[in-house]
Order: sequence, then C-alpha cells, then structure tokens
Amino acid sequence: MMIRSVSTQPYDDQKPGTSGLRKKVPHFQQANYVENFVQSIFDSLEGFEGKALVVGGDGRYFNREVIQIVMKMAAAAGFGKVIVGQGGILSTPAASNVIRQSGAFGGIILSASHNPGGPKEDFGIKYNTGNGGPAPEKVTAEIYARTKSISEYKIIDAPDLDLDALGDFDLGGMTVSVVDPVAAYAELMESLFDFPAIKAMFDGGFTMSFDAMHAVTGPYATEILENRLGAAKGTVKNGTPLPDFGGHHPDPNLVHAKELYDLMMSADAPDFGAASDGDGDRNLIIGKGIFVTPSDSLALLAANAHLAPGYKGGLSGIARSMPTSGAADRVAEKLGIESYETPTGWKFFGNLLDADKATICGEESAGTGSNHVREKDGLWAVLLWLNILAARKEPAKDIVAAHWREYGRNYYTRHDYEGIDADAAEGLMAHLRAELSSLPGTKINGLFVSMADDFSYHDPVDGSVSENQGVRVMFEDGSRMVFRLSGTGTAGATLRVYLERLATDPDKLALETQSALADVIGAAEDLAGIKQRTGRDAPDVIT
Ligand code: G16
Repeated sequence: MMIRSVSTQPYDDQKPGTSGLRKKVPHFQQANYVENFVQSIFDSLEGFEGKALVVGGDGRYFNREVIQIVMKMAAAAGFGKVIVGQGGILSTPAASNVIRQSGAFGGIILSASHNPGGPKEDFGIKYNTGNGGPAPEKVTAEIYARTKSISEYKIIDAPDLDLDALGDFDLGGMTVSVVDPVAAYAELMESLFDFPAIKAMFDGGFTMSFDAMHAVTGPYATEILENRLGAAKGTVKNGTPLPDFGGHHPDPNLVHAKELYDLMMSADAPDFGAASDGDGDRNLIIGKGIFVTPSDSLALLAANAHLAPGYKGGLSGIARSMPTSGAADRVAEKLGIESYETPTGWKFFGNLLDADKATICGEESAGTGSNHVREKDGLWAVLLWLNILAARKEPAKDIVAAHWREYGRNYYTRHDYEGIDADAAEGLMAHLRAELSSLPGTKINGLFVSMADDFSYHDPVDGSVSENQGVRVMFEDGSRMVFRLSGTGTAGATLRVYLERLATDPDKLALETQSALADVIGAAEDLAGIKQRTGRDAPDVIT
C-alpha cells in the first residue's frame, strides 16, 4: 500500500455546528478542504487502528466523491475496515444502527440534512462515535482545534472503488464492506413495532401518503411501508433519491412539503400523511385534517409508546430540547418518570440514552427518536404513529384532540428569519442578553415576565456544562418565547424565534395557532426589535 503524505494549510472556518460541518459544495471543493477536516477527525481520535469505520451519506451531490476520499484516508490512517452503504447511501438513523450493530469504532456521515443539494448547494460531514450518536462537544472541540493547526494529511494511492456492488473488497490492505443500506434497519423496525397489526390496518383499507422528498428515505419507506407492511403501491411519493432532491429543499415542514399538507387538508385526504428529510432523521406528521407539531408528536408518542412491542415495558424518561414545547413534560409527570431539557442538538441526548435515563427524545425541529439508535429517526416516528393508529383504531385527529383534553394544549410556533446579516443577528442576541437581568417583573406587550435567562445545560451524566444555548423569556401566564441562532445554516445567520402558550381551558383547545399566540409574537417583536434589526417585515418560514 502506497501512503502519501500531503502537506496542507489550515482553514479557519471548520468549526462544527449543531450537527457537523456544513457548507456549500464549492466551499468543500476548495483544495484539501475535505481532506483537512477528515484528517482532523482522525487526528483527534485514539485507538481506532484495525477497527471499523462506517461511512455513508444521503446521496446528495458530492457524496460519492467524498466517500472515496474518506475510504482512502481511513486506509492510510490504519482503520481495519470501512463499512459503506451500497451506492454510498445510508440514512442517518441507519448509519447509527450500523455503527452500533457492527461494533464499529465510529462513523462518518455525509449530509446537510434538510438543506438543499446540488453543485451550488449544501454538503456536510459529521463524525459519530461508537455509541452511534453524533460526537459530543468535547470531541467536536478537539476536531476543530486540530483543523486550526493541521499541516499534512495521509491518503493512499488507489483507484476508486465500485460502491454499487455488494460484498467485501480490498482497498490498500483495508477491507471495504459494501452493505445493503436498508435491510438491517428494516429488521430493527420490525423488532420494535407490531408489523402484523399495521399490516392488518393497511389490508383493511387504511390509506397513507409518504413524501420521501427525493431524499434518502425513499428506498427505506418503499421497503418497509409498501413491501413489508402492504401499503398500496404509490404510497411513497418522490421515492427515488436524487443528488439535488429534484431541486427542492428536502425539509419536511409546512413550506417545503406544502403539497402533502394541502392533500391532507383536502376532502380526498388519505388517512395519514408523513414526510422525511434529506438524510432521513426528521419527520413530518399530518393526520387527515390536522398537522401535528413536532412538540405535540413527541408528547403523543411518549404517552402511547407502550402500545408498541418495543416499548411495552414503559419508558425510563423523556428528553426534549429546550426550545421544544413543554407538552412532553406533562406526559412524563403523569407517567411518573423524569423529563430532561437539553440544548438544541441530538448529540446532547446521547448520554441520557446511554445511561438509560431517557427512552424517547424529541425536538421541535421535527426530530423524534428513541434508544434504538443514537440519532433522531424519521421513519421510526412514522412507524410508531402507525402502530398507535393500528392499536387505538381512531383517526389521528381524534387522538390528538383527546391528548389535548387530557394534558392541555401547548400552542406552538417557530418563526425563522433565514440568511440575515450575521452581524445584525449577533447584535440582536447581544441586545437580548444585555436586557435579561432587568426583565423579570416588567411587562412586554401586556405580558408579565416571570423569568429570563440564557439557557445553560448541566449534563447529569458526565457533568459537562454547555452555556449560551438560547435566550428564554417566561411569562407569568405560562407562555414563553425563546431566541437562538441556528447552528446548521450555511449562508449568513438564521434567527429562530420559538413561541409557546399552554391552554388548558377545554373551550380554548381549537384556536388557530398564530392568533392564539398573537400577544407572545408581539412581545417578541417588542423586545427584540426583529424588523428593525434584520430589515425583514416577516419571517421566511413559519412552522
Ligand atoms: C440538526 C440537529 C438537531 C437540531 C437541528 C436544528 O438537525 O441534529 O438536533 O435540532 O439541527 O438546529 P439549528 O436550530 O441549530 O438549525 P439536522 O436534521 O439538521 O441534522
């Protein structure tokens, strides 16, 4: 094997964000940009010699090229084996599963998630540790530190490997196993859910529309929903993964999955609608005539999880990210289990799951998952919903209404201001932070402030502390607003404003969300001066 050492210069912008390094494709195509980051990952790890590395991505533009580089660098670094999905494909939850099942040292996942793909669009590289989850902050901090001082990388000289044939191959003395990306994941799902009951529901005429958004979930959804569960052919829409996702944003929200939303609100709606994102970890749930917010979905899934075989023993605890609504907390309270509030980012759930403090986790950003892997899992959420629908034999809309009657309803919305000027965004956050200590006891847009802080998280497992995770302002009537800057964008800054109010009055459970939250929305504008500071009249995306 011919190992080549190539000298290189550091780049100063390789700091991993909420979920790995995400940039535009041309940015990644700069000389040695990919190699620098991959070498920095390897340099910050210890003890992987002879062990396995899982590699896969969501099939977006540049996926195959980067996989070849990663494999050749893994061989040069001394890994014993690379396990790669056929065609370079592995959904993020499936990659997590392969890492765990194979006992691999870790994995490299290539994705920019819900961001668009194509020659001028987004790409991303993320490292996951041996538990199958995104690297915790101390690891990403080491990787970042290494990117700032790197002076050479190592790669073997070898021809590209064919990623389309299954089997074991030699790459400069290292084994590359090209595996079926779907099979092991589908079996895992079958072990968790009551497939016969769901199949009987489909056989009985239950209808569904699943929008795979031309992203990685297509083959998984087709195999599981149509082939194994007997859903009608055509249930999975846009099921062929494309490098540019057909020119769309593979983001399963009400803006980018509008066609599905319109269908579900129409007279011809099927019984159930769902979608998943670029790399298969996010989900969108829409019942006939009702959109279920991710925060509500988390609460509902937790409250009903015992109906699925994999969770019939109950849950050890529930975890949610701080900006996610408090709906899940009341479910935890009723179940008599702990609830945890973590910063945004799935990596913060890893310790809780590993220590069995939480079984189910979720985020307002359309992510839900459990201890079956260490990533959020779009199809898992869809299948748990189907299992619940099959067991309860009620429409999704009735299940949601019953949940609100029992627990109250957290009206919830997120307003995103995308691609705004980074300095303006930082200025807005700095202004809010400066105001925090003087806010309690004051009134904003008619609402009394009871508490205001910049969220910091104390990990109950390893004691680590993560500060400045988002500005929270709580009001006396139980409503809340949260401000934070996205850590996943690739252009300028994205301001996220999360607005929430709990309603328990049975007569006030069916209001329109934006009007139910009008005064909290007004308070956010009054306090933060969003229009003036960002120059935007309205959010780009409201979910
Ligand atoms: C990533 C993380 C999630 C996080 C989301 C939103 O999701 O994995 O845990 O909630 O980003 O992050 P932000 O608000 O910083 O943009 P994904 O689906 O992009 O990997």
